[in-house]
Amino acid sequence: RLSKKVEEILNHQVLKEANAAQIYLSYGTWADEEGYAGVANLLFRHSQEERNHMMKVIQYIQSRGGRAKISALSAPPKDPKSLLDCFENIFKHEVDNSTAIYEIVSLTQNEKDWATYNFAQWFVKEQIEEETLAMDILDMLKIAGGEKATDESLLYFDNKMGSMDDEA
Ligand code: OFO
Repeated sequence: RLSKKVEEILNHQVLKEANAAQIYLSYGTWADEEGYAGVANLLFRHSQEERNHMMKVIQYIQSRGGRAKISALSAPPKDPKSLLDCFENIFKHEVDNSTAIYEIVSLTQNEKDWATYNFAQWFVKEQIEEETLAMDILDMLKIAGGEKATDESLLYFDNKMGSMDDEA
């Protein structure tokens, strides 16, 4: 059974994943409005992935005798200034999420809650993939010319994003 402390930190993570889904949703609508259909598609898919992460934590809490908390969400961030700004913010967000996951790992280690420690390892691996994906996308954007990218190279980039293999 989960200790109160572990239940609390996991519920904090439920909210983080739900807020992450909102960020990706909001950025997706921005990208779509800007005409980047491929990027929008990637961001919408990713929003769904964050929702799946949220469900994973909810189901785990419930299965360990705890009660998952469904809380109010934060307002999403304001629109990014450019694609580069968008993916830089996403990268920062994912690094911040990795820190939250490491806190779960470290608490479960202190509490000797090896079941939750083991559960959290899936997220440790997932965060490596998510950070790598964001870095790869940033690299591609920089190669395309960053803030000075031409419409043509952004069109190419957008196309690639639409068919990017980002599933984890
Ligand atoms: Fe973007 O990752 Fe969830 O956990």
